[in-house]
Amino acid sequence: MAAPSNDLQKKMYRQMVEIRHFEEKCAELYAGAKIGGFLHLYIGEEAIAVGAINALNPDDEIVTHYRDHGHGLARGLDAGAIMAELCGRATGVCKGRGGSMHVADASKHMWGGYAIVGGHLPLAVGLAHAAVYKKTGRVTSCFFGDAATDIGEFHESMNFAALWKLPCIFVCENNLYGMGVPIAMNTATTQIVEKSRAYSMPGEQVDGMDVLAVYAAMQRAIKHARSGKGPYFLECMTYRFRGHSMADPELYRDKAEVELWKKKDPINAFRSKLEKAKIFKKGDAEKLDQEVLAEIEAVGQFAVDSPFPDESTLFDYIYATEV
Ligand SMILES: Cc1ncc(C[n+]2csc(CCOP(=O)(O)OP(=O)(O)O)c2C)c(N)n1
Ligand SMILES: [Mg+2]
Repeated sequence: MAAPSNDLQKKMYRQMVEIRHFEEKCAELYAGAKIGGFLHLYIGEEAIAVGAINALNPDDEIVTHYRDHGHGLARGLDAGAIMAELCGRATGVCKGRGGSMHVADASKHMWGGYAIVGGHLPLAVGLAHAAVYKKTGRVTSCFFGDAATDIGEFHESMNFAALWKLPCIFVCENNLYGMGVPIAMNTATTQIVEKSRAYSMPGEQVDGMDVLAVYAAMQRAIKHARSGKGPYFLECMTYRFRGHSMADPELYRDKAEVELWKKKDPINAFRSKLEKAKIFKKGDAEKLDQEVLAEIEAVGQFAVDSPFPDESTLFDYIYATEV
């Protein structure tokens, strides 16, 4: 399978830095009461969305959970429009109706952002079925957390996808916790990839802190799914550096554990690789970091300067008018 070109590696590094700064800006805007509702940050997990989505074609389908800003950015949705969505503004990707947990843009085959744990998995199976029915050749990539694999919809979706040999890639982001509950306390099978065996589905456990490892595993998954062999499962091992949501005081995990995982920061690790491979020259990473930081400042400003939806539009977009 082809290794990513130097340009693609640079693009992926930039996206990871973009997601990191975007999320840090989110935390700031949330603290300043510019973002309301729930806010779940993806900091620490960037390598998964970036590695996986860059292996897909732009018209392959994506469905994800509420920790969804990184997937939207990796798919190429406008950062300003995502931030405006989080701030509930009319310029948001969903015109301010969805907020943080519902980042969606059907024109980019990014179907969202869903708040109900496991609730989006049947939608992914439906999209994969539609691709077979309409012979589009597209694969669907579905992202979800480790705790979602204990939910009934997970098992129903895995079963149907395998039974019908659907081109669906199940990407589990195993960050070892479901809210404040460590994985061993809520699931009987802590090696989550083992759950794919029950459905005779090929699956791999991947280092989710290594963007190139995720990219390579996703290439294998895509090749399998697109060739008509059916679904594929990836368990990406990762860790969220922040709390479950902004409302989480994080009393359930050891500070030393968090620090240990921060040493495996996926951005630092990739940067070292790029420098070693001479894809980055001295100073390149710092320059890029400053550029992205300035961009994200502008993104934040755009969002807070944008208008709220007009009251007259309150009942708009409730029913779909076109397919
Ligand atoms: C059906 C359902 N039950 C409970 C919740 C509350 N809830 C929100 S996130 C979450 C934990 C999910 O953990 P995981 O799937 O591992 O994803 P992570 O947040 O770790 O990325 C729970 C229980 C919910 N949103 N939906
Ligand atoms: Mg989890």
